[in-house]
Amino acid sequence: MSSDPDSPESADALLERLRTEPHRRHNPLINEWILVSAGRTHRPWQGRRETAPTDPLPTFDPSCYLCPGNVRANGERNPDYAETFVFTNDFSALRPDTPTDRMVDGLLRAEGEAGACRVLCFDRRHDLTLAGMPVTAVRRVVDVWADQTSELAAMYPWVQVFENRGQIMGASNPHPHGQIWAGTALPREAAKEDETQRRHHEATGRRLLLDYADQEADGPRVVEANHDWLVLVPFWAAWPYETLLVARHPASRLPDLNDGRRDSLAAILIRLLARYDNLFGLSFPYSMGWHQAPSGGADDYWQLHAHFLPPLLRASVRKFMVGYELLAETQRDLTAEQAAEDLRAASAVGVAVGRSLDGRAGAGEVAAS
Ligand code: H2U
Ligand code: ZN
Repeated sequence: MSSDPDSPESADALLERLRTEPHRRHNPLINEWILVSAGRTHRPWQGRRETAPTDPLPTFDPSCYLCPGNVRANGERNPDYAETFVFTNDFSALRPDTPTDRMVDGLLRAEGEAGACRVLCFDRRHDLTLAGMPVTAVRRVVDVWADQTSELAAMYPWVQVFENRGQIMGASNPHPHGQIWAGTALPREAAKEDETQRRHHEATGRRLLLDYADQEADGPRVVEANHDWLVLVPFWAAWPYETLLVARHPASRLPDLNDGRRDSLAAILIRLLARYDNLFGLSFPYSMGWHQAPSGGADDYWQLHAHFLPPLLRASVRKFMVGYELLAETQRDLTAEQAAEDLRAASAVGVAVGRSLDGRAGAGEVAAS
């Protein structure tokens, strides 16, 4: 595994060695390393494991706080919305009126953080998921993400659009929904990506993730591609089936995308999420989110992308970030190349029947370092 210019190794030979030998991979987007213990499990593939059949969800649930016309936890009633619906989170972690002053006492430092938290219902129907929605409906969600970004970026430097799906990821409700948080400070992950992308741009005049997408196109880690977007299991993936969705043309934020690129985004999202659901034949839990350029300054160094971070290694085996991961560095057994191959083998059309690992987490095997 050499980057030594005196003993160059072809990409194929390098990959072959990485397949079987423990090694570390560098994540240039956050400038951190992960440990890949390839060959540790010898991957006994037990094939698709069915989950217990579950009753289908109703299209409307009178007890759901996100369904149209229902009353939320704070007593407010949702409008009888037809498509998407955005409201201020009733239990917001950030509030617009918080003073942002700093407090210092020796080693103790703190600062007030102002912001906004919103909830976005992707559809009026309780039983849908993004993968099962028509492309026009997913396109509407893309438009709301972009509009919310424009609105909040006018007030706050960082806008975080995300979705938690599945109880195992902390989602509180199966109704298709995501969240948008905006804040005054650059949060940890944003600050790391800001630094690396700036440096790469200063050094090369190019965007780091556009260079990466060019290097990976047609390679072994690609899961989905169209003219505008690339989905891959990044070389440095931490979660077993983590993927990176990156715009293939310069774009810093969702509002930058024209109609064509929003349509192609909706299409590729559906295909990726169908692959996830079909991988184990269950509604695949994940956290996903967009990383867009911070507002208020130059943004030509930052490339728009989304991370999909699913916790499952098998249908009933979840990856826990514990022990070595918490105390030393992230470790994985499944190589990124194998994960990409598994995702490519899963169908990109049609969605899974089974529901999820919800309620079964911990009952199955556990994958920990
Ligand atoms: P998650 O499922 O990703 O946790 O998102 C649901 C959010 O909805 C959660 O942040 C909010 C919770 O605070 N919520 C309301 O704002 N009103 C409600 O009536 C219940 C939940
Ligand atoms: Zn509902």
